[in-house]
Parts: sequence; structure tokens; C-alpha cells
Amino acid sequence: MRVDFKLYLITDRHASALPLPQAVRRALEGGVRAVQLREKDLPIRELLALAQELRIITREFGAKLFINDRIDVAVAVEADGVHLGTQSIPASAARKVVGKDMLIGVSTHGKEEARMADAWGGDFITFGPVFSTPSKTRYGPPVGLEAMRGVKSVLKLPVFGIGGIKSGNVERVLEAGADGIAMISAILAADDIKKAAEDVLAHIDQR
Ligand code: TZP
Repeated sequence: MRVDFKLYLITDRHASALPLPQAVRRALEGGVRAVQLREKDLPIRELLALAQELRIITREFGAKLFINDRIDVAVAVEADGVHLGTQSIPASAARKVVGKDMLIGVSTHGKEEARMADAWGGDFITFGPVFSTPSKTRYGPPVGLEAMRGVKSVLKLPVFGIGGIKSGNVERVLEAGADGIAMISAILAADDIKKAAEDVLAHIDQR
């Protein structure tokens, strides 16, 4: 299976007390095997340098690296995939640039967006925010677990629940049909990032 991970760590360097490469390394030590570099406020050359650094670290652990939005950066650092948002070019156009080997993840917030991601050739989607997140204005209102059930009923693509997910509610999201979990703060904002990743993975494995 091309999407061979169940925990998808998304970066936000402002969430972590450690410099991002160190934080990601701790998460990888805890068992994370897929990381999306998502640093929307970084100038492009700094983003590229960070992507290069994360490429080296993720390779050390045999983990996948995705780059949010910037297909050029993904290609330049030989990432495993690109992750597209609603403001990115659609998956169908991205596919022409990245070819068939690179994975394409797509952020979705409702059934219709999820259907479009599928129709346009995405490999997997994130769906949410499932629960309320501290920054509602940034990510929108929560869609809830029923919406997760709804989207899974119409889609064959792997779906990762995202938004307000912590080790304590992982099981509920998976019970609603999610194939995996995407998260930022439950891992990156933890005092012990390695242990936080291990905890979340234990909940995913327990099912
Ligand atoms: N998209 C929907 S919610 C979200 C994104 C990027 C933020 C998820 O962050 P957290 O800290 O895991 O709730």
C-alpha cells in the first residue's frame, strides 16, 4: 500500500519549544513515519533549507516526507509527497508535475471537497478539524465525528482525521472510520515529544 502510515505529523515550528529539526527527530525516535513540512510563513529559501534538513533526518528513520503546497520544494528535495490545501493547485494539475510515484495528500473540510480530492487523483486526504482547535479562525469550526463517518461512507481513499486530536480521543476518531490520524500540537507541543508520539501510536495500535 502506498499510504503505509497511520500517524501523520504536521509541523508548526511555533508549536514546539525545540528547533524544528530536533523536534521532528524526537518524534521519529518515538515511531512517527510520515512528516509534513507545513511552515506557511517561512521565506522560500528558508523553507527549502528546512526541507533539505528534514529530508536527511526522515531518511535516517526510513520515514516519509511531505511538503505542504510547494511542489517545487517537494521535487527539489526528493520528498515522498506533496500536501495540497484549498489554496493550492488541484491534485490533477500537481500530478502532471510530480508524476505517478510521488504521493499527493489533500486537505479537506467537507464531503464535497473530499469527493473532489478523490476525483482529481489525490492519494489520501486529511479531513477536519474533527474537534475544536485553539485557533478556530485559522482552521474553521469543527466538523465532528458524524461528518467523518459520512465522508468514509462515500470515499475509498485513506482518510486522516485532523484537528484537536490527542492520545485521549484517537480511538473515537478511528472508530468513526478514519484510516489514520494527523496532528500538530499533541506531539510537537508536548514536553516529551518522543513519549507523546509513542503514546499516540500505542492508541492507534490498540485498535
Ligand atoms: N487543518 C485542520 S485542523 C489543523 C489543520 C492543519 C490543525 C491541527 O492541529 P492540532 O494541533 O493537531 O489540532
